[in-house]
Amino acid sequence: QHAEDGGPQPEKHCGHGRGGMGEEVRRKEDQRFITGRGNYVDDVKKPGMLHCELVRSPHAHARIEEIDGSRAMDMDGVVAVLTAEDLLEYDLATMPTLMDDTQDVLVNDKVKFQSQEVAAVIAEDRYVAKDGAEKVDVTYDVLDPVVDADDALEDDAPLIREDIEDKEDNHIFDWETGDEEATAQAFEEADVTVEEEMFYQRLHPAPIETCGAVGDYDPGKDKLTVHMTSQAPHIHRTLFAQVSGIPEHKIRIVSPDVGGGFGNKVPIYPGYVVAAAASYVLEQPVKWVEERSENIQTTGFARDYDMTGEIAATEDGEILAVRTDVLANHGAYNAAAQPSKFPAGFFNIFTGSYDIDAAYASLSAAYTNTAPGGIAYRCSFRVTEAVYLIERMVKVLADELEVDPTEIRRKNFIQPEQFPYESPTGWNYDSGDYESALDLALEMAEYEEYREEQQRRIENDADKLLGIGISSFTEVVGAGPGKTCDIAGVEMFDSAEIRIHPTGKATVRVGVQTQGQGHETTFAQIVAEELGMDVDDIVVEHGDTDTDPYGLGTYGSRSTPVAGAATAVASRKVRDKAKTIAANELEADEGDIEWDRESGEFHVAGAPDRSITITEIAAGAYMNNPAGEEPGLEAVNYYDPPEMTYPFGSYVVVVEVDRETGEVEFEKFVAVDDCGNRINPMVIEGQIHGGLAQGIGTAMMEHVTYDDNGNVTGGDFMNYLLPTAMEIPEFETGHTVTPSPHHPIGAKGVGESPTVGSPPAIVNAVVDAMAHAGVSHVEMPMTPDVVWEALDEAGLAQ
Ligand code: MCN
Ligand code: CUN
Repeated sequence: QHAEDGGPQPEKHCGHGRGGMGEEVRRKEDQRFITGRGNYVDDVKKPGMLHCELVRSPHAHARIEEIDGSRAMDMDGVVAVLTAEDLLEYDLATMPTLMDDTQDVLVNDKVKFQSQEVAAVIAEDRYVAKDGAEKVDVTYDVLDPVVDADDALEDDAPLIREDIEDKEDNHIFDWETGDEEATAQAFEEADVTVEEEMFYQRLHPAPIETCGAVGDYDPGKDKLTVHMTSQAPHIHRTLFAQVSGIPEHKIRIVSPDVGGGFGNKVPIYPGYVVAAAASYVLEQPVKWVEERSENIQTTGFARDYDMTGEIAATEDGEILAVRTDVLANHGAYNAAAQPSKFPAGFFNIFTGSYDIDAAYASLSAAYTNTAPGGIAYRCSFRVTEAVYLIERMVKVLADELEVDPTEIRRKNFIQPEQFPYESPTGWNYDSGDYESALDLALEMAEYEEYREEQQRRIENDADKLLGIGISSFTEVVGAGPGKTCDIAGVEMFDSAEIRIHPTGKATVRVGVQTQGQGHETTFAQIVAEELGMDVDDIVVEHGDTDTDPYGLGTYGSRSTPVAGAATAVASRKVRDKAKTIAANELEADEGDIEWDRESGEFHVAGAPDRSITITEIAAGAYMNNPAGEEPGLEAVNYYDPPEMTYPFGSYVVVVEVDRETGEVEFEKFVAVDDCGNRINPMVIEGQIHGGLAQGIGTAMMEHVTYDDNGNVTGGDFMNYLLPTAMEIPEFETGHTVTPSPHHPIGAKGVGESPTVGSPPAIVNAVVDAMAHAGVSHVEMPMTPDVVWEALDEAGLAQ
């Protein structure tokens, strides 16, 4: 079923030993990372470099009456204090967000969330800058804030966005999808309906490296170079050019090594703009690197979706319709990082892995006095919320009907022969085999045995209850196609450029940007596979707009589906040219030249011993080029995917719930993933482990919280809990392989699957432990006190 060109079947091809598809090649980038030779933004040091520190508002909602920077300016080493007024001169006081809103770079009149950027102090030394920031005197007229989305939509709520003309309330947009009438009718006719309210709490991606930038304007070349923590350097350059008026070819964005992104480094932040603007004005390099609490309190958050889910079904568990109503908190600006035509991200696929006839979703979004964001943290644009909703609701339905949740899933799965499958909201799933993944996961988890054990514990009134949770999720990753997906108008294609040098070594440049996903290895593997090269003979470069082909960056697990496809197609273009050169070298007809995937060599049809390697061909291209042929051996491909890819998986989680303390222990954690053809199983395993850890953080610990005054009460690592090795169980991973039919190497993305798929499995498990006593839902994060409350209400607490 795999792609054009016969495509590789990795399970067969993982043996040719050159580091191609399916081989567990060790990550090339790790040599520098584990020997301390990584090069992150904060490692960038330039002669004469100044340091920038931002003055941030202690209030969530306040009018600025006066900013007095004189005490700071009097300090030794302070070079400048910048306010919105200074930026206004250069037309840089505001910047567009990725969702067409306008955000203050430095607050002009009114603060709209706590820790918003009010002024900047530029100094010769970072510590002086920090001290200087404390000496900037700002007079605030404090206003009433509103932090909850439902409060924000009340008639008497304080108006947050007075800067938007004619705006009279805090409402941002309404969105709907599906067929409301058909869905309502299915609900009327159904035997059974269930409903549950669930809140997907505000989370933060919290990468190890916070955000930062070094702006360096060179007046001699009239060129602005910005080293910055960017998951999408090219689109950031385009936006920088549009905002600043500096021509695009006079801007260079370099995203060096990035210490984790997880979506946090997709948006543009005021700090980037201030560092660049300050360097332009002062004609000296300026570095800005934020601290941890600044990162959590002000940069792009994730989720904050308040959802009501409903399912209509027949009494034997056939799902007839699903309906949901959502209230989204977008913070003070509509600044979600997602394709611009999708106000609710890809929430559209809330029917999940199930063949459901009718579906309807409605959503409202509100401004609040909290930091802007909404899309980040391994999410593929709101699929996380959609998957949580449907996978939780299937469990709610199973409990209502008192049947095993696996039975409901099997009964409603989209069947393998139904692909390509069009969902009731019009989305086209490429391929899937959901039942095989579930079967494998159940077998690995010893499902039946645990069910029996669970029953025994209930009968024996045991101190620790057992719960088994399942999630059979479908992801959607790999945006474009360009016609439907764009960032700020630029279509979401991606690119690869391959240059084979005279000695047969290759440099590959891609438009995506690794933040830890291992692209320097896996993209080299694609080329190794497609050209019969050794993976060690290929170097992959990215993250420099001066040298790399234009691409839309890494997020939404789009690198493999889009840039990976571009890399395969570019390799095949090189292969075609290589055939011409091979024919010349072997003195044969070009039409008779064949390429053998196994040996990686080109040979004359019917004469396998008349063969030639890509290294010999490279020499030919430069030293014995056929007459009339363009010299050299290179190719570029810009790939616009025909569709997205739909990875999937089945996770089974077994937990023990302590009736006395409410503590939850993981007894078993099985994750079966299907990302189509696999490039590097070891990298995939690493992605799954990391993503599951983040899923556990989501389900059990993480939450950005606010008090009524809009103070962030979960804004540092004392209060925003991340899982450590102590909280992470042993994971058992498995896989099935259902190639994407439209991807050149049959691969789908995988980076986000574990974080998307695991939270509902974990919540389902905790609910399952208490379901016999009537518990139908427990809100995340399921800290011991939350779980204990649920136990107590159900009469199970000890
Ligand atoms: N891969 C593979 N075979 C496949 C699919 C993927 O070998 N069939 C490999 C890829 O070649 C790549 C890695 O797995 O090296 C992830 O690929 P992909 O799913 O295409 O995702 P991206 O590379 O686009 O990464 C983005 C994704 C997202 S959106 C977030 S958020 C996230 C994640 O990756 N952020 C991460 N994983 C992360 N891992 C690290 N270490 N750091 C982050 O910031
Ligand atoms: Cu949504 S987090 Mo990832 O797409 O960079």
